[in-house]
Amino acid sequence: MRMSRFTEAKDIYAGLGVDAEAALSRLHEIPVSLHCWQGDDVTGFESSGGGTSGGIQATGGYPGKARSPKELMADLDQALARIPGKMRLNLHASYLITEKAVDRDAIGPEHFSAWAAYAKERTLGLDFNPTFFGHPLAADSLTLSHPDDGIRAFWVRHGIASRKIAAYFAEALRTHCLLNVWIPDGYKDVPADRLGPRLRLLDSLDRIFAERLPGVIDCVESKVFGIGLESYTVGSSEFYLSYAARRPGVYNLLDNGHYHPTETVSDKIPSLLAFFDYVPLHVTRPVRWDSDHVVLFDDELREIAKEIIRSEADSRVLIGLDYFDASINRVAAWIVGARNMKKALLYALLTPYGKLKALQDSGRFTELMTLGEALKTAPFGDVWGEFCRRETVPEDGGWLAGVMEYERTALLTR
Ligand code: RNT
Ligand code: ZN
Repeated sequence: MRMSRFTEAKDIYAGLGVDAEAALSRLHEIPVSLHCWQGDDVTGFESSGGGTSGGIQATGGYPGKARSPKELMADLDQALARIPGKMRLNLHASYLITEKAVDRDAIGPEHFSAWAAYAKERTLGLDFNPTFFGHPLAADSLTLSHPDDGIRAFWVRHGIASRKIAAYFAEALRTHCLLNVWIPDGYKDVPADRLGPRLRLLDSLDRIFAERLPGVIDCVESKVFGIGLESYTVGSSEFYLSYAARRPGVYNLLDNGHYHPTETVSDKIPSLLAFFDYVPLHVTRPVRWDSDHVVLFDDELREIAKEIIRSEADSRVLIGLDYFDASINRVAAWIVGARNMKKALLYALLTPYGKLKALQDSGRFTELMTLGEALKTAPFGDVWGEFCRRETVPEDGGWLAGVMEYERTALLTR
């Protein structure tokens, strides 16, 4: 009888010095946090509008976006059924579930208990983000650095309330909760004062993070610029990296859409691992700018995965996805991006790092290049197919029909 493609692939990888079985079991354990906001173009459930502002934008008018918690949860179920391995769910504060209007500084665990129940039933960990955009008090794209003390205090209260929700999630689900602070603050044109806003942001962060909360891993996310905020970003990379370095328990999140185009987050991961216990990630695909396209199985994604795997940082790099494409089926967008993240991790796991590292350290660069190139055409797809089978999700080419059926019967009726 003909050997199965996986058995054959396993032998080929063994010949290259890789244990494919070990790769599959290690991959099974690495969670990826799925961002709820791909399902509804970052709109959220607040009665008073919500939506994007502050320099971020979902573009496209594909029909079927989720309009309620029920729809978003149903869509997430469709996606999760087609993504192999462990998953987490990443929520924004604007996705609270409540009958009456609750302002951002008054949110509490009670507004997220339905999400905790949803996650518990599906064995998902939860991550959380205060929402510093899509609100009348963020209309000028200034929040934690606002010159008006009253407005700034409102956003500080929102940050504190959000951390309490994160602590609630951590306790309810018995796993950490990553709490990420991203603010849009910046100016369209050359500012007259660059230091003042940063000192105000520093003070706001100190107030938000004053209390250590069990189970909460706090992080801050920088960026280069937002649309309409091109000249100055208060929360720059230098600012937040310095902040995290000085403040124990607060980490620096890397979003690979948030750097100059010739910089790579893959190279930043090991640099930060040298100093920090945790390196949270927002994995996205920036096309010429922070466009948040769906994550593809491309060179930089593979490099990011390689740095995680060869640094043995599976539980220190906290992987989350962050993109929002409104021009294609949103459930498929989740599935494609999440599967690609897992695929890239598997690709990295099927690499004989010990061997490659020994070649580098002994200066045998010709052999290093040759083996590296041979690995590129090894039968990776057969091992990926086996992973999908073992995790009881459809293989590539086998899941889209179901999503299109769901589009026809559910999404297009919205
Ligand atoms: C914006 C940041 C931020 C958001 C989400 C919705 O540029 O990447 O992480 O995308 O919080
Ligand atoms: Zn991000």
